[in-house]
Amino acid sequence: HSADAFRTDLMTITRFVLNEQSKYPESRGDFTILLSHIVLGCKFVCSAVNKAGLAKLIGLAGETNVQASCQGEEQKKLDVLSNEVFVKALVSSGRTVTQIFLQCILVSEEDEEATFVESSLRGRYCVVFDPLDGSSNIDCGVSIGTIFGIYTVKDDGEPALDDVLQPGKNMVAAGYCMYGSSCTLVISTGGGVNGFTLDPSLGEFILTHPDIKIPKKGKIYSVNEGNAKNWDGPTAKYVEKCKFPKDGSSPKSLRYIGSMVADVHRTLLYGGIFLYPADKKSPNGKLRVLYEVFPMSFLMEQAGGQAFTGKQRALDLLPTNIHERSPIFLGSYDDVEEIIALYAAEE
Ligand code: AHM
Ligand code: MG
Repeated sequence: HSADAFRTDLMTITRFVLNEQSKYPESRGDFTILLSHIVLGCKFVCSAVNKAGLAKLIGLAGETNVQASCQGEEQKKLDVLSNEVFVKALVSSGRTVTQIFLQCILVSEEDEEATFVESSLRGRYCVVFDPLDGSSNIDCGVSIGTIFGIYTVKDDGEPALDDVLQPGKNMVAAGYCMYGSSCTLVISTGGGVNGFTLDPSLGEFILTHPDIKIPKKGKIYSVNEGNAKNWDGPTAKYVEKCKFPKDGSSPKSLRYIGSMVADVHRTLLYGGIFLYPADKKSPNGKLRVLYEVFPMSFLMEQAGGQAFTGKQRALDLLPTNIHERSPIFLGSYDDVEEIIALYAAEE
């Protein structure tokens, strides 16, 4: 197997994107440069996340002062750090106009504003992202991730929030990077979905999951069942059906990590459905439209699945606020179809 151990025809993400770009002769390479800055951000966060775990181990071995530096404090730093890394990487790429990022711990959600890049560094792209989603999972080593979506500006005028308050179907690309047992970057530029795994020895993302297609129907459902008492009728009925199917089929398995990137990644590869529904306490669910719901819905559709809000196709939603939330049901085509039918029956 020596030939396998040293494959020399590696398809790196850079090569892959350049190949894609060559299909569009009018392209100026801006997107490739923008993406390479996102990739750099992902590598940086990956390394920081790994080091955070290591710092903790050193702490357990009795290093002084670790309590302050490795608990709460360190975790906070990781959130802020990830944010800073992406903002700086994107601004310096000189290809973006507006960026929205989640400053989860600096200010209240209502006060979070979009960053407008100074005019000399402006480009044509707008990036919406969650630099470190699921960060409550850092302390126990559960997978976390970065989620991003990319729009182009609407026109040549001054950039405005309107440039990012566009339906998800207008995105030109979307993806996520999962910091798990390996570092995996999954991306779509509108022509299918491809997955790349970071080879730490090369520092390069290598194409490992070409043209990902989600199974048409799955055997797994993924939801926070602790909220069941506040669910609406269709969600409750759907989950009941998963557990006690009446058509003779086997019950579905429940898998819920509580880290969106990891739950969606599993759904994409194994099939099934991921739900973050509305409930009586949170009528719009929990997840954010621009940088959680849209990118994941974009990837699902590109992989042959569906994404539904309980009212409409998720990618048709027109956000009016940059931090807006929406219920979301996404995954295998047939499974989401069942949820759509239950909501239609409700009307
Ligand atoms: P965060 O952006 O504050 O990290 O919250 C988002 C996370 C998602 O990763 C995950 O799907 C969801 O919250 C889990 O929420 P819950 O704990 O309510 O099930
Ligand atoms: Mg988040």
